[in-house]
Amino acid sequence: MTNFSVVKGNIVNMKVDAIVNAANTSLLGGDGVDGAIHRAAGAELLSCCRRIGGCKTGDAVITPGFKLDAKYIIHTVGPVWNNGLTNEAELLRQCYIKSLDLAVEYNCKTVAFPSISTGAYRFPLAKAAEIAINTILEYLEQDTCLEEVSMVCFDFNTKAAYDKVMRALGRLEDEE
Ligand code: AR6
Repeated sequence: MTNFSVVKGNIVNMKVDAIVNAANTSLLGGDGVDGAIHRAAGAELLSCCRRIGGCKTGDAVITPGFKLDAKYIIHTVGPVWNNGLTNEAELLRQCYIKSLDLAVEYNCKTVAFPSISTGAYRFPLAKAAEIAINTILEYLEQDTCLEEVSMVCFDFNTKAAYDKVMRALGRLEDEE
């Protein structure tokens, strides 16, 4: 059985086999978690992403972690929120599935996710948290090499939204 947890922190410091990046279709870096990962991994990451040449929304690609503690970086492209009119919920679900597929393909035991699409891409946080957690938990019902998957929340509001979903699922003791 794979353990799943919600933690507060900075994903670049995670000592895991793979961290996931909330990238854009160019894969050439940006702000938010993407910028933090590129800064921490070093310039080789940008060259590597340039060679890959891009990634579609809802899809994922994998690179080495370069200077990070993580062995791999899985870059996924979340949907830009468009009032729910352009299949954003399903595309967000696909981001988590495709990222986990790659983690399994590369034999990762430990994986850390950021809250995809809830920053610059403005996906409503409560809805995104529900999709992220339900998709991950459903995926982990399969027997895979994954031992520990974590959702790394950078700020208090994000952590509170994910905790709320975990509490509703009976996976978090009430401590407030
Ligand atoms: N560790 C964990 N989470 C973080 C970190 C970090 N170091 N830094 C920010 N977050 P965003 P998106 C959180 O905007 O909405 C970029 O420019 C942040 O607080 O990074 O998918 C890309 O290049 C928020 O909760 O990603 C794309 O153009 C979450 O990560 C675009 O932004 C996601 O916020 C992608 O937008």
